[in-house]
Amino acid sequence: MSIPQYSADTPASDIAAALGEAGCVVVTGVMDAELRQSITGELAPDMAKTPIIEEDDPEEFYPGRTRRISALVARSTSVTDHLIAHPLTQQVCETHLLPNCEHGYQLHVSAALEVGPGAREQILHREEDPFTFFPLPRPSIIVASMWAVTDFRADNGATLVVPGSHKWPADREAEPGEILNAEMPAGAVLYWMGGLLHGAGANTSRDWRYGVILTYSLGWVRQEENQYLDVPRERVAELSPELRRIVGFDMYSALGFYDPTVATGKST
Ligand SMILES: O=C(O)CCC(=O)C(=O)O
Repeated sequence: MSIPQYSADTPASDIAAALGEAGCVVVTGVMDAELRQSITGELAPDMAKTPIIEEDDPEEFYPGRTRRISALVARSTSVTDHLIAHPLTQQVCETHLLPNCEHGYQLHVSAALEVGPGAREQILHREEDPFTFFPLPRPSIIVASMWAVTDFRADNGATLVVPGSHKWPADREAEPGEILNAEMPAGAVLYWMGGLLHGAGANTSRDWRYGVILTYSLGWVRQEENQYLDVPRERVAELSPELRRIVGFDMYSALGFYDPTVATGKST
């Protein structure tokens, strides 16, 4: 099975259908150079302060020679305003998550990831691995996206994916020939289902690979990234109602109720 690839003008319903079938899909031409530059510019001061993992421990989830920062709602208005609620992402989430969460889906993780020369392959995993309550193959809980800020090539650590593995039972392991690099030019996005085996590829080149990962989950599960601690209240107040809902600052039916007089500091 291969990785389906489409251009940005393809109907979103075709892209979502291909994602459901293969478990992953690349869409090219969704982020222009100006937006990519704004993202790296806004994140540069925090990225520069973040140490690169120098020592590689093969047992560790995060390989050496990589670095990452999360809390992108707090750190990048470009990511927040242009990527988090991107219309294509919304269509994909509506197709694959909304049937399992009638009151809406939410941002699960936001992070910028750099894979440097010499980084090894990351251990293959599924975004839905924390939800051990459900046996494999699980119902759809998560949809993930990786936005290519630089080119993603096989030699610079393009994400490894195992097409079709979102439908596998627990005892099915990936054969080497089934593990593919999701190569894509800068400005493209890779979507994958939360049940898909994937991980960062090894970087044997001299370049750093830079991507923004945004994942989404059913509104009734715990978010992997704690947005209540990662996004300051003043920043929450700046978000549109739509973004506030997606980032998780809204109720899901009765879940997550709060007292607005405390949250806003205004008395009734
Ligand atoms: O960097 C990548 O390509 C994938 C990253 C990933 O899967 C993770 O950090 O969980």
